[in-house]
Amino acid sequence: MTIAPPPFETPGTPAVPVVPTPAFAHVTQERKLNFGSALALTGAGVEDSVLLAAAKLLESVADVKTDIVEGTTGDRAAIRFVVVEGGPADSTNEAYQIEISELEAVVTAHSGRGVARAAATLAQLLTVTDGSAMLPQGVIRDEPRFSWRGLSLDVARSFYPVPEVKAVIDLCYLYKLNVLHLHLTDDQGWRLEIPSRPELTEISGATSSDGGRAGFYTVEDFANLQEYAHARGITVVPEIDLPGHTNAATHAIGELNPSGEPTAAYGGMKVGFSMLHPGLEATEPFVRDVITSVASQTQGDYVHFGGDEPLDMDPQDYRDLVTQIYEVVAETGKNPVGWQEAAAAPLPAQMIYQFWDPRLSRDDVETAVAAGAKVILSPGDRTYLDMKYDASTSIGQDWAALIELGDSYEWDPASHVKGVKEADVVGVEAAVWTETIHSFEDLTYMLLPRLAAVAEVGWSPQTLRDWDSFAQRIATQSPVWERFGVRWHASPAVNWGN
Ligand code: TNX
Repeated sequence: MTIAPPPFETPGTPAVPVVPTPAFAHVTQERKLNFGSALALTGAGVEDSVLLAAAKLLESVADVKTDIVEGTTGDRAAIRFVVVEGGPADSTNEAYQIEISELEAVVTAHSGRGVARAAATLAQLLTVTDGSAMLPQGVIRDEPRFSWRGLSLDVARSFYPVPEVKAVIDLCYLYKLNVLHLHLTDDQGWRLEIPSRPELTEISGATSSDGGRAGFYTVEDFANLQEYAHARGITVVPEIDLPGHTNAATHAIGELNPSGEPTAAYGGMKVGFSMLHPGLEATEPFVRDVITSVASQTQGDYVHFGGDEPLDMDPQDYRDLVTQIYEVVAETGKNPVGWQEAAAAPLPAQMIYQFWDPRLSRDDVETAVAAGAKVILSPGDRTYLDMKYDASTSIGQDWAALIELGDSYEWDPASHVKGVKEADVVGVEAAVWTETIHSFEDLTYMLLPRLAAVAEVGWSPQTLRDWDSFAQRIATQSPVWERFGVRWHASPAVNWGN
């Protein structure tokens, strides 16, 4: 069987308190399915780790106990997760259907990813009354608008240890994001162990932005993070920022510099001064060692090579190096992703560019897209979650904009960049840069609630997106953040009900 597509012509009524809003939902709060004091879950064709992650999410969000049951549950009400073959591109297909009767809740999906998305919806629909877990009866049929919905986390300026990154993955999971892009290297630090180049993390794993934390992920840490993400239907996309933003590398390896001497450690905010040199003998083997290692450590299909802000580089050197780096990534079998500036290099048509800087010319991106390239939209003035909410926000930056919740929500990826239509857009990605964000508390304060707004931009049909509806639904999420114990920003345009 396949899951019937959401009937878009009949928008879901009434609105369900779920973020991002589902493509179709018809549920009634008047009739509930009652599970009793512990919620039974069964899985058919579902990976154990995926089912376990779903159970943990339901427990942490809805404050219920869960019980994973092998086989049938007899008369006991349960949520039955069923993965059925037959959907288009099964492993990446995120569509799901939930049917809730007075007897049971049946979730049908084509992959673990679909199960993960359904779990996020269920976690938000579950309520507990007099100690009993309840779901409203009805039907939800849902699928994403875009296949790439991400968060880019800068762990290079300020390091975030594994447990904190897992907590960020939990937030991504709850709002149906499917990509965690880790910005692993920059001028201020190098955060991923490269076994053939141990000096990178030995030396530059110990540096950071002024006031930020240092550290790095071992090969085991990185594998562990990817397993955790996989169980939640999330792909980790590592970024090694080349050929600029390389001071952590040139600080650790002197041969990467024309002088042969290491550069000084750097903890400042300026960008664009550091670079690799195409004429040096050490450059190509360095790029090859690093990219090959990162690709072999990466479970997903993508490696991001950066390419941003070559401000002090000779333009021809930049284009040559980007072309070379692209080729090394492509040789590993991974799909290369680069920031929008990389469109200046003559790269093959299947390239994916990440649009970020509203100040730059869009001409190169437009030309590349006309030739078949795709775009991830991370417009700095909408999705850069290191931007301050308003002038009084004590951390963050403001070079792109002040970004309140509505600014993150009220834009359409299909008409944001001239020459880039819906079909050219792979998806949207929020980004949080951490030059000024040095603790987990500060991080979640910048993410919440804006991360949920970007998630809805990427998931929900444009026809169903509406600020008033979002403002009401996002208010229902603040008790969840309180339960998680994370700091968040009470955007003034929302009535948080307290
Ligand atoms: C621009 S986004 C950068 C980052 C900074 C960020 C600060 C991008 C590709 N480059 O290096 O951290 O602004 O907002």
